[in-house]
Amino acid sequence: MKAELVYVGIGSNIGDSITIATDAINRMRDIQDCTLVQQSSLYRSEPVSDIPQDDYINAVALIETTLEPMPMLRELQAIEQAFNRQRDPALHWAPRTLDLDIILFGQRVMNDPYLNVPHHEMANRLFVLTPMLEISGEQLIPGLGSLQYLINKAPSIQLNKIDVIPNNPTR
Ligand code: A4P
Ligand code: MG
Repeated sequence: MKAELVYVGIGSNIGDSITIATDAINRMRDIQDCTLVQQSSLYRSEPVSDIPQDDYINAVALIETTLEPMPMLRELQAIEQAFNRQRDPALHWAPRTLDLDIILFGQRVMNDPYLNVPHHEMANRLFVLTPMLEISGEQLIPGLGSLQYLINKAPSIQLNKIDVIPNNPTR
């Protein structure tokens, strides 16, 4: 299979979220058949949810992989589990130690409930769109339009790039 570029959204708002997000990105380097190409800055964002909760730390990573989408999703879910991610199906957009969402998988459009790409909420989320623009620059999102167009029309939220020295060992 040819290599494809995958954008992964990272979110955390339980625990030491800066460390969790940084460690999660480093674990992505170790997924079989994956290369971490780019990682955005970390951003602090106000929660988008009806459930009151703490601010999130968000980021986006760009990975090149020869994995198919479902094996890639399973690898990301294994990283979520390593950070003790809890799920309560009764709660929508509840706080979490770590959430890893596939935002784009190459140019694919998939509407499977287990994996839909482009991610169904990406157009509404500046905490995804802004870090993507930081690492990729302007690009066309399959079926949705240009990244800058999406940013211009997304609901505004509090979103601030945070200054941390990333724990980013070169290997
Ligand atoms: N699934 C389908 N498509 C995908 C995809 N593209 N990537 C399925 C990852 N998973 C995908 O996910 C539920 C199911 O979605 C999985 O079984 C998978 O097969 P989940 O991680 O168990 O639950 P979730 O993350 O709570 O669900 P949901 O509705 O996808 O939530 P989101 O969209 O992840 O939103 N506010 C701020 N500021 N920052 C945030 O990061 N995150 C959320 C969660 C809400 N508000 C936020 C943030
Ligand atoms: Mg998720």
